[in-house]
Amino acid sequence: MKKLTVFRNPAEDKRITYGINLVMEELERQGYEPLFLERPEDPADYRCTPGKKIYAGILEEDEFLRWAYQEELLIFHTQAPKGEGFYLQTLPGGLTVICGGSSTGVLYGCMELLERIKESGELPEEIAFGDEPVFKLRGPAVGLQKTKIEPPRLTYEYPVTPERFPWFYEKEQWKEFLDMLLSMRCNVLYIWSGHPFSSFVKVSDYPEALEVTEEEYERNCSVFRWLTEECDRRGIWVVLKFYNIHIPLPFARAHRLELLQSSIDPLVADYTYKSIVEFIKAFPNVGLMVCLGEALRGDQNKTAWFVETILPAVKQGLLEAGIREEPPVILRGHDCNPFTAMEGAKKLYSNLFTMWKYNGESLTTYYPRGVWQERHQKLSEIKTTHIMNVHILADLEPFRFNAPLYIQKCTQAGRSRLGANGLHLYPLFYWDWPYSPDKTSERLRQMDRDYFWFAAWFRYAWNPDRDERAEKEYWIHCYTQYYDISRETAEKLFEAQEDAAQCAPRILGRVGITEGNRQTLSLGMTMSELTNVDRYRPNRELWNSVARKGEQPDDYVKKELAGEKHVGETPYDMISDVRVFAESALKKIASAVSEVCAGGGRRQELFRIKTDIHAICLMSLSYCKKVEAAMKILLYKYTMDEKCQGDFKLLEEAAELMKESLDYYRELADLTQDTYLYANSMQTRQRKIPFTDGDAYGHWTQCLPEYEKEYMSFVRNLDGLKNGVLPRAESEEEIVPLQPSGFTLLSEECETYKIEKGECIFKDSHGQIQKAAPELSNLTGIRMDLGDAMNGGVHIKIRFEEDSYLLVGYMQTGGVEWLKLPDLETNTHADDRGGLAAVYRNAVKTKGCPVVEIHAYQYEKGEHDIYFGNGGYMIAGVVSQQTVLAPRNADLGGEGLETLDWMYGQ
Ligand code: GTR
Repeated sequence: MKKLTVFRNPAEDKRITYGINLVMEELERQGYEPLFLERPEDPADYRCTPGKKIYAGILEEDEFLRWAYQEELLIFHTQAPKGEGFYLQTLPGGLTVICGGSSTGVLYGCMELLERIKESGELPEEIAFGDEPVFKLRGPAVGLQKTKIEPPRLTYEYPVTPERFPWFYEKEQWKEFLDMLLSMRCNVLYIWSGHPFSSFVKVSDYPEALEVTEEEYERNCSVFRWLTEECDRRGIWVVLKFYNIHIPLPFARAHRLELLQSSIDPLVADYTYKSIVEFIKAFPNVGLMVCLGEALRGDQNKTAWFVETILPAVKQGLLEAGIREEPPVILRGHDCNPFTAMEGAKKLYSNLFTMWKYNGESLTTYYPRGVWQERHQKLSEIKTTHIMNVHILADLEPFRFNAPLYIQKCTQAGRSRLGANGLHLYPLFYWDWPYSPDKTSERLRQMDRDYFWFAAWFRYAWNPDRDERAEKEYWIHCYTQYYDISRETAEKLFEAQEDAAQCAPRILGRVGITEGNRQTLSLGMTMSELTNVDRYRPNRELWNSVARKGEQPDDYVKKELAGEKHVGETPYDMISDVRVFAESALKKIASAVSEVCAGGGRRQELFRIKTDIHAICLMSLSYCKKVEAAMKILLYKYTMDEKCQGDFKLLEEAAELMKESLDYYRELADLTQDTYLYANSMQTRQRKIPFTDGDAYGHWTQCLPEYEKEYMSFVRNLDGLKNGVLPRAESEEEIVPLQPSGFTLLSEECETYKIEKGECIFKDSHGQIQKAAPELSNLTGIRMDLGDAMNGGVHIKIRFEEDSYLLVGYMQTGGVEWLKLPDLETNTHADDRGGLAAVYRNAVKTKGCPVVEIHAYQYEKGEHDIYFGNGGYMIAGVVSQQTVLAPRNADLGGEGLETLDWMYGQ
């Protein structure tokens, strides 16, 4: 046994104690016999204790360290440690000093020393090393959220109870996770909830708001308090995230309010204010993170909510608790105007942070650019800490993503191109925390399965500027240790995973509809989504801000036909690159795994990595063939005549390619049947691409029959087309007008009118109807002043006589004067009442306004106060929810058979 002395730090700081204890445990594991001793009264006497010694403290506060510094025994060859920085040094006389800029700095110094002891098996003879983090905030998000919705509650609404979230109460698991985070030097843990207050605080004026039982409430508070303390001793700050404005179900019922509040109701404001006051009093060290949208509409409302309700409540809470120091408040840029909100907030509050999504809700590139880059830069210019949010990984799920060098570049881009100095990281399978989606006899935990996902992000958040070659060696070394494999095997494993990582981001960036979790990339895409992209409301920022500069298939073919030069990555470039990466990844992983004899524990994981890479390869090859087919179809589409007749050879070749793509997909479905429970972690109707409904279409085996049908329809319709057969266009006479349902309009500023030629869709005489789809001809519409609609929006108070559809018309164009159809990229509630997909496209033609498309929203019988936000729109009538609405393109905008969607059976 090697003897060693640890001088106790008299300050008894919990972080220092935690760090020193970890070092002691490691020393014991390595055969030392460490002994605690009081620090000698005269600092110079430290030498009198024989053998090796350790001492840890905060530079600015510690007497002993100050003495050593003045004596020039403690000398920094780098910067003196500040904040979370630390310096390790061996002083003459065998004393190793761990010197931190703060208690967290000391803790990180301990972690550094611990790693070195682990690596070499002993306390270093001589050490002189200083380090500090580059990113100020580094930590993961964990969701108090679930994969499915629990009606009547809406998205994000899950009271915190042991049945829903057993893991929240499992202390041992938390400790394991927190220790992992500490080893990765994380200093923040974000906990996401839609509306946490009704599970964690009681508001005396609103006892009806509590959503959990008294016992559950007590238990929640005690676990949460325990968690914040455990975090604190590890230097981790807890931040609670909430959306606005959600209210608890019992409160909504008691006050006859809607669960989602789209504008500010004084009662709701009072309730929220008081909840936050109570929360701050109960948990003063917990930070808050706010998302001012998605339910609340209108930017001016969102800013007002932040500066008039949320921040004053935080301040009041502090006042009542007698706390001077303002806890941090993070404003997410999501679905609000963060600039006006921050402008107002800065006048009130000093400790503000901002956050914005890195690549949206996918990981697509380390070359972020465009308007999203500008937004980041502008937020970072505010000079509060700006956090890059690596949000839902909709294009990577459900597979592993162990690609440290890819991740390193993202952190570099985050800092250099976006101005970020904080990292907020989602787990790879967010909605199902703590489990991974692998189909195993016992569910795997994400913290184990995705260990390297977390490790890589946080390593580079600490310091993105590490030499790439040395990093490769570092990770190879980690793999040899972690999986107990040879260096040669580890190198192949490393390269295979880096190659595989290139596939999904490139595919999505070139041909995807959206980076949002509306699309699950790994499930494939339909031919209509590839060749008639406008129909799916593509999120163009995917292509313009977070993909390599290049051309989407539609652009490419149009340019080709116009004889224009191609710029950037073409779909064909993507196809050939992805194919190379996918095949190389598969080859390398197969070779790596063949060198490993079967074994238990982590070795098993290598086989699962191989399955993942195999699946990524099949998915990629299936995409490559399908995109090639799509390119041929597009070429046909843009060269055919008005009877859809053209060069059939193109379609024949496309059919052949579709078949090959389908063959790969079949293999993929086969492979994943036994290895994955589902592809997507959010299994709700929010999922739209490739097919609506993430539950019904959450696995490749569920999508396969649709792709089979698509292929067969194409072949059948191609045959017909060659014989000049086109689908029969519905003649207008055959269309039966919809039956109106009764309602009473209660808003005085609006009026009703008959939908017919000559009427105006706005009260102030804008938009005279020239033609409307015959379905609408019996209906009574509601009109408002266009000016009011543009200037703050209009509340429509209405009473429905039965459960109804409200038919709302959106202008089929951009422009700030028109109400924007909410999109699922920024508003998860966009489809809560149905209505996201148009029922009648090109349905009303008016003078002076763009052509209108009709969406049908479900409302229950009774009174409603409907507020959609800023911008003009049309209400075309009310029909019963019993009505079967047959979606169609009414063709008043000049769209028709030429989309070729009918060929795929769409
Ligand atoms: C939405 C997305 C949600 C959630 C949200 C957010 O658009 O659909 O799942 O991630 O963004 O950013 O909070």
